Order: sequence, then structure tokens, then C-alpha cells
Amino acid sequence: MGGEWGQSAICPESAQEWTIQVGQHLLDMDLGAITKYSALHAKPNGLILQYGTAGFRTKAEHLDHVMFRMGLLAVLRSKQTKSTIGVMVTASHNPEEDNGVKLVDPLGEMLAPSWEEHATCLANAEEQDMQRVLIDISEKEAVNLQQDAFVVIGRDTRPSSEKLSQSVIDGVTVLGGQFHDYGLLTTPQLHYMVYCRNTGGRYGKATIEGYYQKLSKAFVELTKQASCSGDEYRSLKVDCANGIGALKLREMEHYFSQGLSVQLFNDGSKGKLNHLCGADFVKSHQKPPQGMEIKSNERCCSFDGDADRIVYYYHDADGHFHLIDGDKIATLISSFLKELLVEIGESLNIGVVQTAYANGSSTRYLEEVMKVPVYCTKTGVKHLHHKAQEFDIGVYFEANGHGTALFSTAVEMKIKQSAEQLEDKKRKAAKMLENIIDLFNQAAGDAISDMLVIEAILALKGLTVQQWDALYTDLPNRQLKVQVADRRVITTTNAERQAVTPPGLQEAINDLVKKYKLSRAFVRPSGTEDVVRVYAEADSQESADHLAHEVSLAVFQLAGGIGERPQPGF
Ligand code: NG1
Ligand code: ZN
Repeated sequence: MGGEWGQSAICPESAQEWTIQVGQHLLDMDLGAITKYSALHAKPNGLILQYGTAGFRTKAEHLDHVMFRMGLLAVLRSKQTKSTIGVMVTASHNPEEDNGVKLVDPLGEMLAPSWEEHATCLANAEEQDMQRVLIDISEKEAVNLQQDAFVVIGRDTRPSSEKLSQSVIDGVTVLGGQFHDYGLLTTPQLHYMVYCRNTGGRYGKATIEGYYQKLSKAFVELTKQASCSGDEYRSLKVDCANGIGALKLREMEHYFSQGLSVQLFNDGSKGKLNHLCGADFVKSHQKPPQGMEIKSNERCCSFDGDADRIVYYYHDADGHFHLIDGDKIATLISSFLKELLVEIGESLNIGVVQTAYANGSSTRYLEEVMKVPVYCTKTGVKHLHHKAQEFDIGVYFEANGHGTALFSTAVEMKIKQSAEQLEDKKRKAAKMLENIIDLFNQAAGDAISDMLVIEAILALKGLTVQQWDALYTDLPNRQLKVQVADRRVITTTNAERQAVTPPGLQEAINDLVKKYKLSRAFVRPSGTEDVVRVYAEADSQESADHLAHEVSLAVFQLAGGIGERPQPGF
């Protein structure tokens, strides 16, 4: 993996212009200390990284300078927003040898786009230009350097994470920022902490205990209401990808054990992080993780390496594997929320946000059967999150299992009132919704929180995993990767569903798609790997596989494929 890329950020180059502008900023930064510490976290020559879909990600040994500099940047962002900023050290579902870092904005959201550009400039500045870039960012963003700064830090279980988070701390302290190091946390837990701290504790207590208590209380309240249960005993097998999810779920399980018993697999005691296990493996290989024995019809789920994604699955009586991905999770959640609203008698606008990777059957089911409006955004949770904020209730999920639900402040207040004022049945539904709202992590997609939401809904509705799966049948699909010399030659429009360049590619895809029934295909450059991704779906697996292969060949021919031509078969 060669790190990340995207549109290249425009970094200021003119030193002359810069000296005239800097004024007060030179005086407010201890430039001597920055230079001294920066030299201890020196940038390898020639390494260029891009703040991509999920921050910086590459081999851990290349990241020390990036961590230090992200500590610096977090301080500037904190001063500018007068809020606590988060820094998470993780590379999610990437191999154990990789690592990464991302900044978390005040309401637990992903970093604002203009600051992503600053992050890229700062990470790539040569040693002698570092100060200039720092000051330039402060000037551009009108950062008051006298303002206090507070940064919270979390990290996953990778062997490299502890040292790298220390480099973040070095960056924070050299710019005079205060910090709290939470140590080991799941990514969504860090988002939660940031959100809590910047909302005066209204969202919850910014401690790990506060997180466990808030979610577990809501979950136990909900499951108490479950009169019937599809599965006699509520138990669930959880594949933790040998990651942080195992540690945190083990700490948390006794808080909610009244409502659910979890059995942990791939808990990091022997296997390697994300190796042959975890949500990404299960979703992309469409098979169960290693290290988990599954009896027929048993409910199982997988987290990814930093526990912000979840997928469910089971084996049927004939031994067939059934994957229940983010699309079906979104369907279960939005249907349940809609039912509750009907019961309460509230007509709030509820929307589901997906990406082009959502299975066509899910979109059809949501729109035609559930009558829920569905929107499609570009890949990357920040796009989905922002779109979901437009609704009273916005449910967003990527097919890979990253998602959550957002509730507007007005809705939260209305539901709280209803839970106190309404009569009997309506009141019960409002109370349920109030607990569901508490159970969601509204700062970020969260495997633990989503798992508890799903378990609560299944228990309340008395649904078995098979009944849930039977809501609709996924269209067979195939995802492939194609190597090209420069994946930036592919540009897209219409939420990445159509290629604009290179010329002729979209026409070629259109012609191929016409050959198959119920078919759809699109290509886009990945934001986290040096590949072009191809997606195809059709009425049969054979057709989806053929279509994906043919589209791969078109990409290879028209977009500068390198290496071996894509071969049929997978
Ligand atoms: P890219 O590499 O841009 O496709 C992948 C996932 C995204 C998102 C990011 C961040 C797919 C097809 N793509 O992005 O959904 O999760 O990683 O981790 O799953
Ligand atoms: Zn992740």
C-alpha cells in the first residue's frame, strides 16, 4: 500500500509572501522547540501521503512524523474551534503492520475538508518548511494562538500504536496544548468522548464507564420490554477481528448481560489482527471468519479491527452461508424506527442514506415496500453522515457495515416529552424510541452500539436471524480491483455511479450492463488503496461475475491498466 491520495492539496510555496503575512504568529509559537522536536520525528525523504477517506494510512514505520504533525495540527484546530479535538491512532481493517491517524472534529465528526488539506500539506512538508506551513495554516484559518487547546487521544491494539500515539502527544505538548490520553479505545468510543466533552456532558459522560453505562442502561431497558423472543435465549457469537473490540466488549459485557450473552472469538489472544477474520474479511470474501465454529441458524457477527463496522451472518440448515450486511442492518433499523413513529403518532421525516455499493434489492425494498426515501452519496462515511443530518431521523450505512442513525435535537426533545405525556401504548413506544436514541452512537458508526441496537430490535420484534435475512434477497454481486498506472484518470459523477473520464469508459460500461438482467455496474478509484474498484450486480452470480470481469477489462484497456490483464474466475 502506498498510503493515501486524493485531489492534491494546494500548499503555499512562496516564502516571501509568507514572511510579510505572519506577523503575530511568529511570536506566539515556540519555533525553536517545534524545530527541535520535529527533528526527533523526522520525515522520511520523498514520502508523500494524502489525508484520505479515513485519514492517513500506510506502513506503521512511515508514520512517526505524521503523528507528531497531527498532534500539532490538532492543537491548531482546537484553538480555532475553541473545542476539544480527537486524534485516533488506528488503521482499522488494514493489516497489522499498517497504521494510521485521523482527527475528530468537535461534534465527533470527521475533520472538515479544508483542514484535511492542511493535514496533507503539513504531513508532506519538508523539515525546513514545517514552520512556514504551520504558520500559514494559522493565518489562513485565523487561529488565535493564545487560545487554550485540548486534545484527546485514543489508539487501537496494533503493536505500533502506543509509540505512535506518544508522537502525537509530543506534537500536542510542543505547541502548548493540554491533552488526555484515553489509551486503548475503539474508534467510535473516541468519537463519543469528543462529542461528550464538547456538549457539556449532555450527550453523556466522557469516560469509558460513562459510555458503558449509557449504552447498557438503554439496552437493558429495551430488552426488558421484549415479551416474545424469536430465539429462546439471547446469545450471540462475536468475531472481534483480534482487535480492540474484544477488549472493550469484554469490559462491557457484564453491564448488559441481563439482556444478552456474548461469546467472543478472535479476541486477540492468539491470532493476528484482521487476518482471516473481521468484518472486512467476511464481507469481501462472503465467508465466515477463521476461528469460529458456527452451528446452523446461530446468530453471529464480526467487528473490524477498530470496531466501527459490523456485519451479521449465519449458516442455514443446509450449511449455506448467509451474509447480512450494512444494507440489511439499515433496513431493519429504519423499518423499526418507522413503526415506532407510527405508533407514537408522529410524522417525522426519516431518510436512509447509502452509497453506490448498496445492493439494488435493498434500495428497492426501502423505497417500494417500506416507502422510506433513500439517498445515495459518495463513498466515505463523512458524506453519508452529512447527508443524514438533513433529516429528523437519518439512518446511514455503507454496505460494509459502517453506519449509525442520527436524530435531530428537536426530535430528541419531542420524543422525551411524548415519553412523559402520552398515554399507555403511545407512551411505551415513545419510551422505546427514547432508549433507542440513547443506544445509538450518534458521533460515528459503532460496532458495539449497532450490535446492541440490532439485538434489541430482534428481541423486541421476536425476529430470528433468518426472518431478518428474509426481508429481501440480495442481488448477486461481485467487487473486483484493477491495477492502473494512475487511478486519478478515472473521475466520476452522480455519487460515483458514472465515470466521466477516461473518454469511452462509461459508454463501454453501459453496453456491457445491457447484456445482463437486473444489472448495474460502476467503477471508481479507491480512496484507501492504489486500485480502481469495480462493482457489478446482476440476476445471477454467474452474470455478476461475468459483468464484473468484462468491466475490469474495459478499465484495464481504457484507464491504463498495468501488470497482468484481469483474468476471469475469482
Ligand atoms: P475505498 O478504498 O475508497 O473504497 C474503503 C471502503 C469505504 C470506507 C473506506 C474507509 C468499500 C467499497 N470502500 O474505501 O466504504 O469504509 O474504505 O475505511 O467498502
Ligand atoms: Zn474501521
